[in-house]
Amino acid sequence: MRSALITGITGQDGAYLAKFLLDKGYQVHGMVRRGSTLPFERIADLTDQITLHQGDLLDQMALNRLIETVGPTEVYNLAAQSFVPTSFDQPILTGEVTALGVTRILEAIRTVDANIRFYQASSSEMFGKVLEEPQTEKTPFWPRSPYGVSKMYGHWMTVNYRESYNMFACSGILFNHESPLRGIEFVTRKISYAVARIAQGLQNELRLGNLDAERDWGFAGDYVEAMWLMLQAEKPDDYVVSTGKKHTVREFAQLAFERSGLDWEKYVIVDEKFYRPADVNTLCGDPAKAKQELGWQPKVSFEQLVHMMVDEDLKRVKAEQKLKQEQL
Ligand code: NAP
Ligand code: G4F
Repeated sequence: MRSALITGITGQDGAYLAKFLLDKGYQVHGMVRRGSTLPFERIADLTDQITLHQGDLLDQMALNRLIETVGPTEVYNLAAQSFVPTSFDQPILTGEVTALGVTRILEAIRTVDANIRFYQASSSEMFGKVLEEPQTEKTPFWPRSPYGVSKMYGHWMTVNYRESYNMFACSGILFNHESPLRGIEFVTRKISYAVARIAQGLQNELRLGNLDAERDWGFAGDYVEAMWLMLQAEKPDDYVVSTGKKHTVREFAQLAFERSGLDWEKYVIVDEKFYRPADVNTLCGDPAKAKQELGWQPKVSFEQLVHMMVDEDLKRVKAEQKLKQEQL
């Protein structure tokens, strides 16, 4: 039986990947950090089918022991300090986790069993101040945040371990991917959740930063398939995973409010508090290599994604309200 270890299993992608691998018949193991509260909300319906182990990308010995105990055939390194604004406030922590954490897990694999296949969650943030459009696997990087710089280090370490030790190590350069499980601080979910609350009369404004920022947004459920396909290929390589289409934050907001029959301009307020010291103004990836070599392509369109997120948040907000009323 194939077995996979997922770091970051409690995050958005971890939850979708765990479900995807279970459906493929994998034995799924997840690494989770110890906290004073349990962060298992996204994987609540899977906990009886997966095995969770305590560990942290900051702890080399724990990682070595974990790889030895689990003995996986594949490792998916999804764990990271993944929120760009936090990386400006906590650049050293971000470097420790998002950059050096990659080396720690690569070292654990190299020490215990260099035949384990490895996936690194790299990011389109590495393209930053983009040098060409659309961005491909060959586009030079120009990161614009401590997060982007950290991801670039993790990317090159993955390439380096592949070249130095002949390891099956792949780097997926994933463009923004969203879902109803997206963290509430990221702009898409911040919008869909606010729309649902406004529609239910629980909130009357939404404060956002740079409305002109353009992103190539896809659906997380589609993107985890690309991660898996990379580790099933004949040889390890790096791939851009994206839709090839970009939209502004303004367009996302407009479509999300329209879904609830609301006019976005009546509710959205631009607040400089959400501007970044340096922003990535535009991102648009060329997924041609992933299509040609892995047979991967996105299934969910931008419009379907926005509608799915708003609809799910509306259901969630209504359920929260019902529960509150029942408790009164
Ligand atoms: P996410 O929801 O923020 O999840 C991050 C995960 O990392 C959580 O499970 C978190 O655990 C874990 N984590 C954080 N610090 C850790 C540490 N020191 N040791 C162990 N685990 C730690 O991120 P996501 O959206 O699923 O993204 C998955 C990966 O893809 C990340 O590496 C992200 O940077 C990268 N990526 C994401 C996108 C995107 O658009 N979503 C695009 C490109 C690349 P807790 O639950 O305990 O906090
Ligand atoms: O949703 P965001 O916070 O995502 P960002 O910075 O693009 O990063 C995400 O995607 C990366 C892939 O490119 C991942 F690697 C990373 O881990 C993360 O998942 O912001 C998107 C854009 C930015 O330009 C930001 O300035 O939206 C703009 N924005 C405008 N108002 C806002 C807001 N972003 C947030 N979070 N909150 C706002 O109020």
